[in-house]
This record gives sequence, C-alpha cells and structure tokens, in this order.
Amino acid sequence: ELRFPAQLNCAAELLDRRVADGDGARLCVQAPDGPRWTYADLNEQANRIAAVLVHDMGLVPGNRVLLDAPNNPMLTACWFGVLKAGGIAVTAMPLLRVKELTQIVDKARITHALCDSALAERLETVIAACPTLTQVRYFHGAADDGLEALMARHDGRFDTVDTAADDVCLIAFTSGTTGVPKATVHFHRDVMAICHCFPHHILRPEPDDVFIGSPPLAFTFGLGGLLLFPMTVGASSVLLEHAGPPQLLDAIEKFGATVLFTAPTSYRILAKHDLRGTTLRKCVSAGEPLPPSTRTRWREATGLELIDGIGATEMLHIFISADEAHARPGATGRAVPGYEARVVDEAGNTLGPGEIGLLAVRGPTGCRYLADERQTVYVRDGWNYTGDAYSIDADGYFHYQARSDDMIVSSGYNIAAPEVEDALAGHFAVADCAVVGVPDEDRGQIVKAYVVLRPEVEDRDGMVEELQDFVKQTVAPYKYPRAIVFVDALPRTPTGKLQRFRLRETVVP
Ligand code: 3SK
Repeated sequence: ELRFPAQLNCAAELLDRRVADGDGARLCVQAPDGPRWTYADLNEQANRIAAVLVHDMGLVPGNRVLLDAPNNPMLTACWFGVLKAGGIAVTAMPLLRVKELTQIVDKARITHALCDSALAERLETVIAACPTLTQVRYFHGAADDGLEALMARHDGRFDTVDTAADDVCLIAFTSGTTGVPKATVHFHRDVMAICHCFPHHILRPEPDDVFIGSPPLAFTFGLGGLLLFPMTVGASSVLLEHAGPPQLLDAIEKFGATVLFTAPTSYRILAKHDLRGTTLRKCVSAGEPLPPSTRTRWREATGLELIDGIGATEMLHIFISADEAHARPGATGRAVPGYEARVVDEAGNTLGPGEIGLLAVRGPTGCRYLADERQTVYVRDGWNYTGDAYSIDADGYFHYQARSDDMIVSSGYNIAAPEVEDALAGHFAVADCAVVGVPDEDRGQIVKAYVVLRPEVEDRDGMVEELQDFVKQTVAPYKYPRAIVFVDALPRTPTGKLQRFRLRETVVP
C-alpha cells in the first residue's frame, strides 16, 4: 500500500526535489521550435509563474486556473506554477469549441487563466460569457502585460505552498455519455500515486530516455506519459503542438526518442513505415482498445512489443496493463500493482474466467466527480465502474469486450453520442437524429448518424457534407459523424426513448 505524508505538494516532489537532489542540469522538456529546458530551467520558469499568479493575479490556494495551450514547454511551466502556488490546474484541449470551453469554465468555477496567445480569440469569447473568469494572462505574444513580461519582474525563487496530500491540485474533464462534460477531481497524492504505479511496475523508464507522443496534456494519458512519468527518473520529454503520425515520425528520428505514448490508430499508421532500427524502445498504447492485428503490425514494423493499457480520466491513469515481456495478444493485461480489478455482474458479484461483465477497479486513485449525480453510478461499494465490458482469463489477464454505455471511442477520443446528436439537431434540415459508434478498422470506431430530414428538404445532395461541416463548427471537429444515413424514422420506445441498440444492429448501406 502506498503511504504519503499528510503534507505533500506534488510539484515540490517532482521538480524542487529533483533539482535539490542534483539533477537540475539534466534536460527536462523541449520542443522542435521552442526552448530546451533543464529541470532547473523548468523549476525557475514555474517559480516565476507562481509568483505572477500570487502577486500580480491575486491567486489564493484553491483557486482554479484554466491552462489553455497546445503541448509545449510553457504549458508545463504553467502547470507546475499553478500547483506550486497552491492552485488547481484545469487544462483545456486545444480542439474544444467555445461552447465546450464555456461549460468547463462554468462547471469548474474558474477564476484565472493562462493562455497561449494563439488561442486568444476563442478564450476572449468564453470570457465574455463567464463572469467568474477575471484574471487572464497570455503567453507567446509580444504584449507588454503578457505573462513573460510579468515573469521577468520576479526572480526565480518561490516557496512552494505547503499543501495537504489531500488538497485538490487538478480537475480533469471527460465527456459524459449525456454530452455534459464531467469534471474529475484529483489530489496531490493521486499524482504521486500514478507516478509510482505504472512507471515503476510496468514502464520502468531510464534517466536517459526521451519521451514523445500525441495525447494533449489536457488528457491525463498525455499528462502522465509526456510530463510526469519522465520526471520520475530525471528523463526528458519532447512536446509537439501537432502530433499527427507525420510529425511524430519526424520528431522520433530528429530527437532520438526512446519512449512513445500514443493510441492504436496512430500505431497503425506509423506501422506502415519500416521502423526497424528505430531509437524507440518502449511503446505504450492506451485511449482505445488495441486490436491484436495492430500489435502484430507494430512488432513487424519495429521488432517491439506494445505495452497496452487501459486507464480513465476518473482514475487519472492506467490501471490494467502488461509490460513487453508479459503481453498477451487480445488481452489488455493484468491489474497494475497497487490496483485491484475484477469482472462483475450488475449486482456486483464477481464473475468467473471467461464470463463477460462490468469492469470494476479500485486502488490509490479513484473517481471523484465535481458536483455530479453520476458519482454513485461510477463508484459503488468502493469500486470504480469504468463503463467497459470485460472478461478475465484463468491467469488474471483482462480481455476487452465493449463499452457498456453510449460513449464512442474513435482514434482515442471519447465522444458522447448525445452531444453529437445535440449538435446535429441545431441544423435547420434535421427533424430527428441518433448517433452511434460503429466498428472501423483504422479508428476502432467511427461516429455514425441516422438523420430524419424535415419534409421540406427536397434536395439531399450535398446534405451529408453540409451536416458534417455544421457539426465541426459546433463542437470539436473530431466529433463529426464520418457516416450519415438518412432514414424515415428512428426506433423509439412507446414513451419516446431512443433505442440506440437497434441502430447498432441495423445494417444500413
Ligand atoms: O483511455 C485511457 O485508456 C486512459 C489512459 C490513461 C489515462 C487516461 C485515460 C482515459
């Protein structure tokens, strides 16, 4: 069992302590066109930001700070600056639209924001609708009152706030099945727990490792894999603002990356290249189920065995996995030491090998939703129900079967069907609609919409593209329906409830 002192600040543990222990000169974070910061550099930047937050922006411990930027070194300095000042970091995905970001600012009652000036336009629109958000500074711009100008007025020293291990340091958002984002709340000790479990027992990084990958730091998969886990051994990370497969390939070669974090979709595309002789030595796949064929293709392309894992924003990071030597095709792995997992029926009874049921997990991290009635659905009798259907084999390996709710997982993105329906319904031509996830070889699943058009819409030509564009303008573009089928009516119960399961079964051309 992991034990932590009553007073703990994870920024002090991961950053101040490493510098104090003599690793200050080691490379910590870098970007292709950006700075190369050692641990001492990052610590100094974070100290200056903490000073700006406290002395210039009036932050008091417990205030929630929106961090709005693509993956880059400055975002990491802001993340640590907030935690050092005793604040709570709420990092937003760069792809979110105004509507989604406004929901986040409202729900988390955000008062402060540090934002990359590249995203200023979006944030200004959000600020106009959110009266709580009054303190905002932009970075990577040239303004006289920009964050860097304020940072320059402080020295690089700051006494990290002495927080309690159970103080909140992070609120991470995840889309709910209803489309209303859920806020998950995590403590300083949760961050230290994930820094111990997966890295120590499964990944086992070395100080000279160079981490790289695609998930945004706003997604806890990326926060752990690209920022926190390298820091557990004094390793470094390459941060890419655009991390599609072409950029990843280039950067892996350019920086001699050794540890890769990305999703199966990305591994499938990367595996089309001959990567024998690659500098990579550890490759972690999560965010969506890993098909056995992707594991095989990656092994053929690189000679490396993938480290598969399942995590959840609610749990902060990966809780079932297997290292390269213990991987089994078709299985995600076993419970990561520190966690317990089982497969249960609806009543919570443990099922035996081969039986399909709900995945339940517990350990040093767990789900705490912010003011959300779904808490009692996710956590029952101390067990976290992740919403996945699994079976377990006789050796304790967990085999993924399906999502047990209406969440669509496409290319590693969680997409709530009702949210896409809501967006479609805003188009004048749509009388009724329903959205489901359907299997797709490349993306795991894709979003498919069934649409009933209004009778006055005579010309269907071009309507598919128009609706797709409309959704892309309304919500984050990755949520748009890649397939749209026009139907006369949707299957509903006599009380009007949509029967999505019937659409999933329907074979429509
Ligand atoms: O989706 C996952 O598998 C995952 C992995 C690590 C951290 C967070 C998540 C959601």
